[in-house]
Parts: sequence; structure tokens; C-alpha cells
Amino acid sequence: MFPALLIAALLALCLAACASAKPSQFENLESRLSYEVLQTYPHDPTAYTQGLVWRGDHFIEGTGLYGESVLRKVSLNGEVLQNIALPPEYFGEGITELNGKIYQLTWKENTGFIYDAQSLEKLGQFSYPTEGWGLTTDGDVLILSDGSSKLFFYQPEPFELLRELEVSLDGQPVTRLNELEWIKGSVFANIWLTDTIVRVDPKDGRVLSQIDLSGLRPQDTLHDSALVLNGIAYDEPNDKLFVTGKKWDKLFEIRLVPSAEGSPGPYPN
Ligand SMILES: [Ca+2]
Repeated sequence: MFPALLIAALLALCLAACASAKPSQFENLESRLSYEVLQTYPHDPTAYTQGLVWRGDHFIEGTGLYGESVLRKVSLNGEVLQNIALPPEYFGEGITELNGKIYQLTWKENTGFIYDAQSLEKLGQFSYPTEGWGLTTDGDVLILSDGSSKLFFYQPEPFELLRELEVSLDGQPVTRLNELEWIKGSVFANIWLTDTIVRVDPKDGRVLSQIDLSGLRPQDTLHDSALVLNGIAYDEPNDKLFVTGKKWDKLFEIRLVPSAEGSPGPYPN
């Protein structure tokens, strides 16, 4: 009996170790990537998505447009769990969570808002000189985009600019950087007006991967060039990647796959 028990215990240990050692889908990514849809979820088709993060069992989503901007908690199935409206003179932009607080940018108002991540109670605000587009964090600092080819790294408290980074592809600046997500040491950035996400090296700004997500955009948004892909959220413990877009009626869990051999790069498109 004893050897059998021992073997069973060793097997169980091995299974646990093997499960935890499962490699992330974000390791060893190629320079040209496409996607596979794993799950499709409902998304509020009135939500002009500007920021998206996953918080363990729900999303926090920030939306834009004057008079329509909100910060909200949303379940995986699209149910709005809590909703905070911004004053009508603010156009909401990117959001991220750091140290139990949600940070939310505004477009041209040079103002960001800070909320308690649990209650969404407003705790304060901060200001910055540029436009506000996308926002993410490496767990230490805030990383902001302003629609240009630059990323701005800010210390959160006190709010202070640490450095700027030019994002480039083959030596050319990559402009219109929008919604952001920090995933496994890289910055993933939506490119406004495209179906492309770029993966950026936060040290030198080089684009490491171009991800072509064309085909995801719902048919009923094609009439308006602004209603593009915007919104990347990463569920790190489960290694899941979620994307959606402005006024899209769907949110997708996708997996990145190498592009077909010989396919053209998606950027610029
Ligand atoms: Ca995000």
C-alpha cells in the first residue's frame, strides 16, 4: 500500500507543479500576430469604451463622450454592477488600477480622477499637461498615452512625470497610441482608427509585435470610423486576454496566434 500511496502523492505533486508551470500565452511572442476567439460575451453597445481592466471577478470600464462618460463595474456577462457618471464637462478616457485605487483620465480637460477601487468613491484628482488617452500600470508607475507616439511614465503619489518614451516601428514613430494594458513586461496599445494592437518594449519604445485584430469589429459599427477596437484587459492569474471596442455589442476573450505565413503587417492600415 505504502509505495502506491507514495506514487499517488508524487503524481499529485507533479500535476500541481505542471499546472502552475503552464507557460503564459505571452511568452515568446512573434512579431506578427493574429487571434483566435475563445469566448464571446455581451458588451453594452452604448458604452464608448476608453479604458478597461479586469479585477478578479469583474471589469472596471471607463467610457467617453461629453455628458455620457462613466466609470463602472461590469460583470463578465455584461451586467452593470455599479455606475458613476462624470460631470458633463468631462470626456472620460483611460483607466487603470494601482494600489487599490482606480485612476481615470479625461481627454482635453487635463484632469484625472482617483477612486477607491472597491467602492468607486472619489478620493481625489490630479492634473497633467497633455491630452489624456490611454492609461495602464506596471504595478509601480502609471503609464499614459496622449494620442501621439509617446508614452509618459508618472509616479502616482505625488503625481509627477518620471520619463517620456517615443514608440517606434522600424525607426518610424507610431502615433495615435490609445488604450493600454501592461502584460508580462510589455505595453500593449490600441492604435486609434485601426484594428491593430502593438506590443511595446517599455525600455526603448520599440514595437515588438503587431497584432492584427481585423474581423472582430461588429458590422453595425462599420459606418463610423471612430467606433474601433479600444479596450484591452488582462486576467493575469488565468492568463486570459479580453478585448472590446467603442459601442461594440460584444467583448471577446482571445488567444494570440502567429499570423499566416507571408501575410502583410497590419500597421499602418
Ligand atoms: Ca486596459
